[in-house]
Amino acid sequence: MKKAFITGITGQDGSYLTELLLSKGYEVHGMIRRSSSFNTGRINHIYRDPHEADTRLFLHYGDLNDASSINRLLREIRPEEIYNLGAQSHVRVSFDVPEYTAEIDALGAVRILEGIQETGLDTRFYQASSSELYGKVVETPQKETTPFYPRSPYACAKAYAFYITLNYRESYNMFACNGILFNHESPRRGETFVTRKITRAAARIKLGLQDCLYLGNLDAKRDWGFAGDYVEAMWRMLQADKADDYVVATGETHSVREFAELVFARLGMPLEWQGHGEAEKGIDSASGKTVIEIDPRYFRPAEVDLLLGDPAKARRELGWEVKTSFPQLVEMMTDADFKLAERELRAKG
Ligand code: NDP
Ligand code: GDR
Repeated sequence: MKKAFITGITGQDGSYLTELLLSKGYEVHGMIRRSSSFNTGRINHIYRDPHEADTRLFLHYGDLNDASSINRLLREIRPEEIYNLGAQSHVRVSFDVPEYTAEIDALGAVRILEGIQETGLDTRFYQASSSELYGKVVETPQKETTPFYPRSPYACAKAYAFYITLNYRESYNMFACNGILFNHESPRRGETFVTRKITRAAARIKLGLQDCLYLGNLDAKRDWGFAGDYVEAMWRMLQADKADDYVVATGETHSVREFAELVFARLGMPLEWQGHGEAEKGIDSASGKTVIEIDPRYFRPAEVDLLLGDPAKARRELGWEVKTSFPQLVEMMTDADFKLAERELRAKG
C-alpha cells in the first residue's frame, strides 16, 4: 500500500486529493494545525476513528513553519509521495501579512525539501504552484514557458517555492514537480474567495438572509476550473516517468462580473448593471433591488487582470482532461450554497 503525506489536508484541495488517494488504495497522512476551533470540516466525512482497524487516513499535528515537526513526520511516516498544499493562500490577505505568507508559502516548501534530503527518503514531491506567478500579463494564453511576473507577496512567496522545487530536482535529482494550477473552485472553496463569496451571498439574498453583496474589481478575469478535476492532475504528475512542471487550466477565461451574472440568473435574479467604477451597482431586474455594490476595500494594491492557461502539456504528457465545464461549475456551487442557505433559514425558524 502506497503512503502519501499531504500538507494542507484540511483545505479545499486537500479534501478532494484525500478522497482521490483513498479511492486508489493509498494510506493517507495529513498534517493539521492546532486551532482553537475545529478545522477539519472538509474531511470529517472521510475521517474514521483511528482505533478502527481498517482506517487509512491519519492526521498529525504540525506546521509548515516548524521544521522539527515536518522532519519528525517524514521520518515516522516515510511516505512515497508528498503533496505540499499547505499555504496562506489568500492573495489579498498576503498584502496584510507579507512576512507570514513568505514564512509558510516560501520557506515551508524548502523545509520539506530539505527534510526529504536529510532523511534520505526516496519520495516524490508535489509543490502547489500557482497561476498567480504569471501576474501581470506578458503573454496569453499562459504556458510553462511564459515568464513569471508576480504581483503580490503571495505570488512572490510562491515564486520562491517554485524555483526551490526546481532547484532540488536539478541539484539532487529529486522527483519534484510544480503544478502551476489556475484558479479552481468547488462547493468547498473558502468563503472569502470571490466565487464562493458570490454563490453564498446570492443564495442568502435570494432567501432574504442578506440584502447586498460587496465586491471589489468586477473586471478581473480568471480561468476557473473544478477542484475535483485538478487534484487528478496533481496525482498524475507524481505517477509520470520523469518529474516536470505543468500548467493545469481549462483554457477559458471569464470575468468576476460574468460569474456573478450566471449565479444570480440561476437563482432567478437576472442582473442589470448601473453606474461606473466605485459607484457601479448590480440590480436584480426582477425585484429592482440593489444586490451588488462595490467596496474599494476589496481592491488590491496590485491586481492580476487576466489569467488564461494553456493546459496542452498536461493533456499531452499526463493525459489529463478538464471534465467539468464553466457553467457546470457555476451550477454546482450555486446549488450547493442554495441548499446551505435553506438550512440556515430553517435553523432560524
Ligand atoms: P485552502 O486555503 O483551502 O487550504 C490551505 C491549507 O493550508 C489548509 O489546510 C490550511 O490549514 C493549511 N495551512 C495554512 N497555513 C498553514 C501552516 N502554517 N502550516 C500548515 N498548514 C497550513 O487552499 P486550497 O486548497 O485552495 O489550495 C491548496 C494549495 O494550492 C495552496 O498552496 C494554494 O496556495 C495553492 N493554489 C490554489 C489554487 C486554487 O485556485 N485553489 C490555485 C493555485 C494554487 P487550516 O485549515 O488550518 O487553515
Ligand atoms: P485569486 O482568487 O486572487 O485569483 O487567488 P480570489 O477569488 O480571491 O480573487 C479573484 C479575483 O476576484 C477579484 N475580486 C474579489 N476577490 C475577493 N477575494 N473578494 C472580493 O470581494 C472580490 N471582488 C473582486 C480579485 O480582485 C481577483 O482579481 C486564488 C487563490 O486560491 C490563490 O491561492 C491561487 O494561487 C490563485 O487563485 C490561482
